[in-house]
Amino acid sequence: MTFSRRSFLGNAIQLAIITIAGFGSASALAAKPVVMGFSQVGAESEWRTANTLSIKDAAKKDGINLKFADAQQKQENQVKAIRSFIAQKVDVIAFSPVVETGWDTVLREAKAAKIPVILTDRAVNVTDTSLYVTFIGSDFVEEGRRAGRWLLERAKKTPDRTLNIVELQGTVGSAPAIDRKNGFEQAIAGNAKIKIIRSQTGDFTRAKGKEVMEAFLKSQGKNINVVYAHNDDMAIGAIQAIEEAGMKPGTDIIIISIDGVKGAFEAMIAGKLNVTVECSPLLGPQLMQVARDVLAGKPVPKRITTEEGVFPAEVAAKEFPNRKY
Ligand code: GZL
Repeated sequence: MTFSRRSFLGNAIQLAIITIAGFGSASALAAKPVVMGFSQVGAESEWRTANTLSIKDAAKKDGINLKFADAQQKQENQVKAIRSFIAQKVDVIAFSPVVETGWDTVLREAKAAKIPVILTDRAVNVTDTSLYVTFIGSDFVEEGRRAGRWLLERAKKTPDRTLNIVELQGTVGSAPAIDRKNGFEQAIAGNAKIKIIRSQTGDFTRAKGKEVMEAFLKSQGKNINVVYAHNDDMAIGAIQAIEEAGMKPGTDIIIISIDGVKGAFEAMIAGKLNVTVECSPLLGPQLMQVARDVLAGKPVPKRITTEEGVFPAEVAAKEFPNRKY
């Protein structure tokens, strides 16, 4: 083989190697894992624990590199986490906003950095809705209506009885607390015999729910006929307070709650809780799929609502084995 042919062949092989290597790095770039920054509210309830698990499991299964930050229910920690994700140049930011307001500035910073933002679980109240791509979560107003409608049906058994309700609200300023209150009040509106006599936040936790229920019992005692709790954890705290006051939760006082966590099913099976309205925390798989669609430039709806049901105590034992959270 003459020198010229050998050098041509050598060059051709060299070019091929560079091309493959180049192509290889190109395909490696294309396969670079998506990096998602996720700011979680905290770990305040059984629902939140299940939500975190769903997100972490889904990211792992989907091969998404998840940077997860727990805000311990403080907005300032979420803002810090989002700024950190921007500084790290993540591909996408997702978060469950602890409260509805106060997000415009940091979301404008994410938009300026050209990082798409996905809301999960809770909504934000911003002037410019282009600051987030979509909101994946439940219809909390409908959850409140479902709780109210269940009570109206239950009240038909004792049409002449006045039902005094004490309400354990979720975190002040949070979308679920605002909307669940509104939805419940919409459902019971106009019924003179069914009214809320006390309402206070229990911040979605068992401990605070018990503490507030103790105060309600001290001031209202036997005057309380119903507890409407914005989540199961506060309902379970209220159940403990009612039992310590020598009364029977679920019998002496009707207990209505929202989330549908395992603890609620156990309380219903024990006859201490009357109904739980489902609010699914299993948003992880949907979030990862939507993140990929957003990054692929596919159109996604501005609002993605999770489908949910209502579980009265009568079905609790049958349903319990099917529960995933
Ligand atoms: C609802 C979620 C609420 C749950 C609570 O989607 O934001 O926060 O109802 C949780 O249990 O703390």
